[in-house]
Amino acid sequence: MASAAKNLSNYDESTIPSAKELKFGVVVSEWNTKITHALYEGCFDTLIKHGAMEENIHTIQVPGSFELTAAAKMIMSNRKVDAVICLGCVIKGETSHNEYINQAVATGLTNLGMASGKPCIFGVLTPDTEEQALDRAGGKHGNKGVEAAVTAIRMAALSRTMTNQDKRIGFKSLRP
Ligand code: DLZ
Repeated sequence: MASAAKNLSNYDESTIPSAKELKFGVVVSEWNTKITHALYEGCFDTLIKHGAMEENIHTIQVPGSFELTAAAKMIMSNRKVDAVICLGCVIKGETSHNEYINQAVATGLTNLGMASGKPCIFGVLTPDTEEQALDRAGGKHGNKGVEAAVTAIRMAALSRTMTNQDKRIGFKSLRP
């Protein structure tokens, strides 16, 4: 398994576009707050590290992960954001509730992204145990909030670049 041996949040900071001009919505689920707030810290710090202005990060909290999609749509409708990042943690229980929530959020955010043309980032942990979640919320496998923020910056910058006439977008030069 890919996550068995490495910190998945390692990335080359020099390849990330500046977030200085970008605006973000961040939606955070209250279920499993210990985890989701750690995801949020990683996400927020990463946006700031790459130049985002604090006043351009609009954060809202929702009761559970199932509510992430609706809140993401609310932010898009009411704030001029370049991307929305949704953070949650759905831990597998005795029943299959987790599958319904995860599927609904994944599909909801995909559809919202398609309909709005704005990146909607899926920062929802789907672990079997709390330990697996902690490992991915600042533990040995990194912090998915960091990864969500990096993805949002890259996708938001890509979206803005689309308005230009660049012929190659997102590629590193293959020439020395
Ligand atoms: C109901 C529920 C359950 C059992 N587990 C979680 C969870 O592990 N993580 C999470 O984010 N939310 C959970 N929820 C709440 C639902 O996401 C949702 O808030 C309620 O079903 C109300 O729509």
